[in-house]
Formats: sequence, structure tokens, C-alpha cells
Amino acid sequence: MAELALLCETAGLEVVGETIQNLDSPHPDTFIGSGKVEEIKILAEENLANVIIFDNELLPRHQRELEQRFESVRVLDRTALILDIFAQHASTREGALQVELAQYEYRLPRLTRAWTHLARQAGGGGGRTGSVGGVGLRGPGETQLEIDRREIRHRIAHLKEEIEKVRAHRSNYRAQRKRAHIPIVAIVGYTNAGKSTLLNRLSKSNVYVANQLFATLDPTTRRVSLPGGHISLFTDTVGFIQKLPTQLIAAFRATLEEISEADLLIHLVDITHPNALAQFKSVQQTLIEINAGHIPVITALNKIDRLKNPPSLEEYTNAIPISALTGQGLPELLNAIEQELFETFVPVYVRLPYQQGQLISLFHEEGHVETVEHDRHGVVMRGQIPLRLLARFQPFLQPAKSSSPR
Ligand SMILES: Nc1nc2c(ncn2[C@@H]2O[C@H](COP(=O)(O)OP(=O)(O)OP(=O)(O)O)[C@@H](O)[C@H]2O)c(=O)[nH]1
Ligand SMILES: [Mg+2]
Repeated sequence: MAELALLCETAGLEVVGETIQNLDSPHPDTFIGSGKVEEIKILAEENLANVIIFDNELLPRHQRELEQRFESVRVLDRTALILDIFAQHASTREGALQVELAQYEYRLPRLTRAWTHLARQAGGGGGRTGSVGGVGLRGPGETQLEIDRREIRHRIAHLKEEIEKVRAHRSNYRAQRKRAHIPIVAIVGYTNAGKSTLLNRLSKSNVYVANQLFATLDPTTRRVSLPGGHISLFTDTVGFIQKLPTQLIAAFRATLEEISEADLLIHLVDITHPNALAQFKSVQQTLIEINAGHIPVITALNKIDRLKNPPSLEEYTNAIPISALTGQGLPELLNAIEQELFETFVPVYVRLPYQQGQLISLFHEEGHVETVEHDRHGVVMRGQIPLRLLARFQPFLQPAKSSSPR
């Protein structure tokens, strides 16, 4: 609930009251029980609230039913709130496209059912004479609902095409970076963990930092020199949150691919947050959902300048305490990154098609080859490769024998 309050503040709302109900299962009509509905109604009236927000995702029919009971007070759910914040923070064309897609996908089923319901109440389809669709758009016997749905679908299709173009562009750009053999490190973590602060500190750049949820939406990549003289590219991108709306994950695929194709992840944790461990676990879960579960991770426990005692590292594997603000612990972090990327070898077992001649020679030049077999489909190679090259071999990994890193 504290997080929901923070989301509200970020969206520009002032919280005037809150309440909780434990139910074995949601009420079929109103999600919460009818006594609770009355209680909230009174609470809202007393506090002159004009919006009621549920921390859960509401079904369209729950939302509709609740709006009727609460009369003039709007009903939103956590997903709608997060989408709203994203809409406010989208500053680039790519970000705006992705948010708009997510919003339409969220609205489509709600629109459908709400309108179906209204049409039925009015005695069956057809009769509405609004001008939303414009003259000439409405076919004979077509309901307003069908027009709205068709327009939204049309818009969704258009947005997907545009996003696909952005995606192609990004993936071209990534391919170029890969050819340059510069390893990519993605900074991931719960929203407000300090990801942008860390990138700024390491690359002396100026990404927007704020004590807000989802301050960053669009990926930024900067060059960072490691202590031993190696170069790497660090990417900062959108933060995660518990119950991240699935529409957002789908819409932000182009952005999230920046993470899923990194060579190494820095999982940044705000160790001063009371729910640090739960946040850590929810980020791990999301990483699996976006196909980044296989990428090696260094955990950095951030904001230790706010702690009196050093944090306990027990719950976190491979963790380094740091302060992105004061710079404390950053040399250790950079050393660890350099070691992971340039001095760590991982066992792999791959089948490389003959067209992948470049990868075959890369394995021979940079890796330790143990066995090589040729078959109809390509070269089957087993051995060790530098961790920073793992992502390039990823598509060809063979599942049968143990091939995952560590
Ligand atoms: N005390 C302290 N505050 C920090 C540290 N790192 C970041 N912060 C603060 O934490 C807040 C969030 O920092 P950001 O860098 O914007 O966090 P983020 O992870 O990029 O957040 P989103 O982009 O919103 O997901 C800001 O107020 C920072 O000043 C740190 O090491 N110590
Ligand atoms: Mg940020």
C-alpha cells in the first residue's frame, strides 16, 4: 500500500485515505464485499475524494460495477495508474508509441464489455447516434461499440508497425555494437533503486534522476572504461515493479530487448528499502519473463551511505555494497564487472550451423575448445568461452548436456 501511495504521488494525486480487505475470493460483482463498498463510499465522501484506486488489477466488469456504486467517483486500478505514469514520463517518440499501445490494449476489453452492457440496457444494439467515428465511417446496422473497437484495433495495428520499425532499428544498432566486440552491461532493478544515478556516476553523464517511480522509460547507453583498461557499454532503462502490467511488458518489448541481449546484468537493489528483498525477487521473476534469466548477474546493494551498519550480504548471491551517490564501493563493482566479462570463462555446448563461420572461428580464437564434431547441420563444439561472448552463442546452445554458465 505504501508503494501504491508513492505511485499515486508520482501520478500527481494526493492520498486522502486508505483501507484494506482480506477476502478468500473476490466478490463476483464488486470485487470487494458490499459492506466494504459502503464504507469506502462514506470515506470518499468525507474526504472529498474524486478517485478510488485498487492495488489489484480489476476485471472490466468489476470496474464498471464499482463505478456505478460509487456514483461520481472514478475507479482505477494499479495497472491504469502505472500506465498513466508511463504516459506522463514518455519523452521520446519510441516511449510514447509504446505507452500508447499499452493503453489501448488495456482499454480494448474494457471498452468492449462496457459498451455491450450499455447497448443491452438500451434495448439492444444499433441505435446510438454519436459522431465519434465521423460521418461515413459507420456502416448500416453497426453499433457505436463496433466502430470504437475497429478504430482502436486499427490504431493498435498501426502502433505495432511503428514499434516494429523502431525495433528493427535498435536491433541493427545492437548488431553493430556486437560486431565491435564491446560487451554490453545492462543496469536493471526495481524502480527508484538508483540505476540512472549509477550510470551518471560511472559515465559522467546526465540522465534524469528523481525520487520518483519510473523516472526513466527510454534506454540510454554510455561508454564506461573499466579499471584494467577494457571498455564496455552500460545501458540504463525502465525500472521494474511488482505486478508489472503484462500490457507494458508486451508494449516495451523493443526496450526490454536491450536487457535480454546484454552480456552481463547489474541488478541494483535499494538496500535501504524496507521491502528490498521482495523487490529483488520480483525483479528476478521479471527477468525470467523477459527472457533475460540466463544472463550472468552481479548484484549491487545501493544507497549504503544511508546505512549505519554494513548490509548483510547473505540473502543476495554475488553481491557488492555500493553507493551510487558517493561513489563508495564503485571500484570494487567495476573490478567485478571486468573480471566477469574478461577473465571468466563459461562452459558451453553449441551446435553452430555452417553459415556461422564467424562464430566458429571466434570459438577457436577466443575460447578453449574441448571437442569438435561435424554433422549434417553444422559443427557441434564443446568447451569454454569468455563470458562476454556468451550472448552471441546463446541462440545455438544445446540443452541436452550441461551448458549453462556456472
Ligand atoms: N542516499 C542515496 N540516494 C541515492 C543513491 N542512488 C540513488 N539515490 C536516490 O534515489 C532516487 C532514485 O534514483 P534514480 O537514479 O532516479 O533511480 P532509478 O533506478 O533510475 O529510478 P527509475 O528510473 O525511476 O526507475 C533519487 O532521489 C537518487 O538521488 C545512493 O547511493 N544513495
Ligand atoms: Mg532512472
